[in-house]
Amino acid sequence: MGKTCLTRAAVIIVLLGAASLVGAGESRGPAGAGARSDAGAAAARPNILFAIADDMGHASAYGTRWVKTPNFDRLASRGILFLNAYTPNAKCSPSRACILTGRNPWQLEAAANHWPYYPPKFKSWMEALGDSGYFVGYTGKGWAPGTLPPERKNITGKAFQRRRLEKPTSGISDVDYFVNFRDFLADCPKDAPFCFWYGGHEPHRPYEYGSGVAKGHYKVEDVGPLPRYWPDTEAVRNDMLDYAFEIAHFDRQLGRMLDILAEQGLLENTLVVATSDNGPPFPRMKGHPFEAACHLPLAMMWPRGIAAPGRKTDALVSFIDFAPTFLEVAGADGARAGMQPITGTSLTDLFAKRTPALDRSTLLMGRERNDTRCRPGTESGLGYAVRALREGDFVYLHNFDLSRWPCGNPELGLKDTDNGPTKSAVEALGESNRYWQLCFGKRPAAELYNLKTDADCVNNLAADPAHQSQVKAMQEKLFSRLREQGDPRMEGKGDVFDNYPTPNSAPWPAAPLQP
Ligand SMILES: [Ca+2]
Repeated sequence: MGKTCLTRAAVIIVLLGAASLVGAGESRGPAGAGARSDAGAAAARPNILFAIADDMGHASAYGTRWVKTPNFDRLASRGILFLNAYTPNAKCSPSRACILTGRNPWQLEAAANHWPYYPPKFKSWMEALGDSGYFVGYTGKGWAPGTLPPERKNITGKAFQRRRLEKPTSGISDVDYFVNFRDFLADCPKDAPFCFWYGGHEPHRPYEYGSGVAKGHYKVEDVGPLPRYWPDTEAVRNDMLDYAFEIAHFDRQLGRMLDILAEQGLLENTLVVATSDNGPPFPRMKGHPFEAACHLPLAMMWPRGIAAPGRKTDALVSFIDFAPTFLEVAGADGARAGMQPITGTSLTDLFAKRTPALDRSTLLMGRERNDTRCRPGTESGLGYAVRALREGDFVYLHNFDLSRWPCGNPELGLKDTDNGPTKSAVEALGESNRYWQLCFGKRPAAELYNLKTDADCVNNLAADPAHQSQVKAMQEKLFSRLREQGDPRMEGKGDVFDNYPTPNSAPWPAAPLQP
């Protein structure tokens, strides 16, 4: 695979006439490498800046007026804006595990769950890049939350966390991501390409209530459209603007990183990627395999490696495609580095504007145990299993245990939905209310939504006689794909996900890492 990777990466670079750009005022990395005697494909290895927000579901490049992301938009206008990028799991640690391994959550053992012990066998592409000569580091949130094996503390590279800033609000982190990145660049050996993970803590909750209006000068009347499963109140609109203000902080720091790359002459051969691990931390969003949580902003810019910049692509892209993409452009061999087999597919065909060879007609998503607290013997210790198939204009969801609550038990506080004004507003309506039922209520086994007419996924077509053959066909396709990928749920062994221990459960020993 390594040789193939190098060859394909070289082909892309030659296609773009990149060789003529080598050494054009760059002070480190590719330029320095290009000046070395062993010039060639390996010498032109790009730097990678992977910027990942925490719970961001919106960017202004997609036309959202009440969110301002000029720097994300800058990547899109000078690179590719992805219109159909999906995480296979809309929760922090499983989404990040999928990104880092190129595997779907049901292929990650305990790492399918939120807040798990990370199984040592799953090596990341950042570790593989480190092995292949990249200088690798991160700031903010790497793979989290959960516990890494002691010998594997750096699956996103060396930590750069020392620099702190004055917090713009009580809810925003004091980690100075940009200055930490500047430290990282200063530490980077002159002849090494780098890979940096900028893990913004924003816009994860909590928020400072009213900060969007007071500090961002946003207007509540600009918010919208609201999803069709929340009440339209001033508190809800403020909640959304407070979320938007945190997104702007993440984006500003990204902008400063782009500026320093430009100042140091490194922007030409740096693949910059901006995205988020999952959608907004609001009811019926984060955590669930619906559009609002899995369908995410994604933009990539790489002047030397992406042909015809300023494009939009509607290709179906999964977060498991990041790993093979980064390994390929870096000329690194994941298998040789000890990574488990990758399920995703490299996106370099899109970079080169070639017709993708892979089948991008379907995408898989799902979830297991999220924020339910593990207490053996109570229902709160159990996860909520779903698998989903996106195909054409439709998404089909299969819920495995109809006795369970999708957001955790009401009497235990609906723990799987982050606390905040919008959750409070829906909870206050009571169980008999339709919004409450849509956000927190139990669900039928089969759900089918037409995304073209119902992106909010509130009009379930699964029981409609006109859609019965489609439901059957999509379920068969979903289960067939999952069987091919070794999903324990398809072998009647789904309980394994409920039984993985979590560091968050005090009564359980912190011992076994394996089932
Ligand atoms: Ca998150």
